[in-house]
Amino acid sequence: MSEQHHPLTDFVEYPQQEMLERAQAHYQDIKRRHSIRKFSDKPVPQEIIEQCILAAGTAPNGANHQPWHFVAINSPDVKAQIREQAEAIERGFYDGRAGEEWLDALKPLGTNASKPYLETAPWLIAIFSQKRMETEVGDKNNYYVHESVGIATGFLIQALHNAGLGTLTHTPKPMSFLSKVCERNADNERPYMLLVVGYPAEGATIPDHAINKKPLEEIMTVL
Ligand code: IYR
Repeated sequence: MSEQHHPLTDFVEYPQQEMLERAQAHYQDIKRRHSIRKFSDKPVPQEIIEQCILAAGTAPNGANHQPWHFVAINSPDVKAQIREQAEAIERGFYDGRAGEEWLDALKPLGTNASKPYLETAPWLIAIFSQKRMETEVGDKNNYYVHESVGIATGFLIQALHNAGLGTLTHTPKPMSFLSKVCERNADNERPYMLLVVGYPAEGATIPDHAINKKPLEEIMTVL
């Protein structure tokens, strides 16, 4: 492809005071994002999920190959299959595979192998990363796949939060069962993460432990 560019016309520059106010407002909003572990079964229109996935698809990525695929699951039957298989994997994890140190780290969260929300929540989004890109003239390598899909997943979580939805990042290990359930080509695509999406159930709680965010001095150095 030839190197062609077009002018940047949609960049918006704000006065400095407004920049600060926007940055503050964004922080105030995003700090209300919490991982939800009790979901309501209240339906969420597919159109909203589609807009959020479009936002995820704008993430910066290697060579603009966009090495991701999002499977949005609303089918009760598919959700039930995912729950059954994920819970079987999590039972192995909690019954020994995790090891003592990991289980200790999870104690304040109060998690266990029971994952009813995988069926209750209206949507699950299975995110896949793609090793190679299929084109009309054959396969091409993808670059920075993990970074790209991680950023896109972050965009997706932000978009869903911004739309007024709760999420939970779920990563049963191994996640290979998702390829089969979602009918994806496991030779080229690897399950990256399962996002649970919906409204928090009445009385949903968040662990005290999760509120503790490191102070700026600890997470930032200025040189
Ligand atoms: N996948 C398990 C365990 C788990 C691991 C981490 I690291 C967490 O932050 C939370 C849970 C589960 O979902 O229960």
